[in-house]
Amino acid sequence: MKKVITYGTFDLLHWGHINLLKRAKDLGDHLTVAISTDEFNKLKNKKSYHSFDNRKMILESIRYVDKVIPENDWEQKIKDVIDNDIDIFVMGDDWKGKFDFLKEYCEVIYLPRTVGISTTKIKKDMLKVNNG
Ligand code: C2G
Repeated sequence: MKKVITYGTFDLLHWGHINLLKRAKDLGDHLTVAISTDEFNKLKNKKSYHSFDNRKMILESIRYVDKVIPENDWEQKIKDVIDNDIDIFVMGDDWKGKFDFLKEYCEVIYLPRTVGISTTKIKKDMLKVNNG
């Protein structure tokens, strides 16, 4: 069984996230998603609208996702790859090169980001709608 892992906040889930998750799952047979905790989001200077528990529940309902684990810090990826017997690490290419250190442990693939959508864009567009 080929196991894939990816990481992210996945707040205000949108079709760019789903595109990523589908392509990641298509690379193997099992997809683990490490979802950023609210505390780790602070380290990433991100404030998510949905709590960790609710973002986790949403991700667990997606057909492409087989397992969801917490992402608590930047240092856990090697251990996650080893402990979960991961074959392929996947991230959107806005992270291209940033996780190449994992190549000693698994295949590293950066997938093209989906253009035209992001959680930040959703928040900005909603502000415009509400403020006229
Ligand atoms: N993504 C995408 N297309 C978009 C938006 C996001 O392909 N239009 C991808 C990102 O490249 C990432 C994943 O969806 O691979 C999750 O995006 P975020 O929730 O923004 O994740 P991020 O905050 O980048 O966290 O340790 C890694 C970090 O936790 C990544």
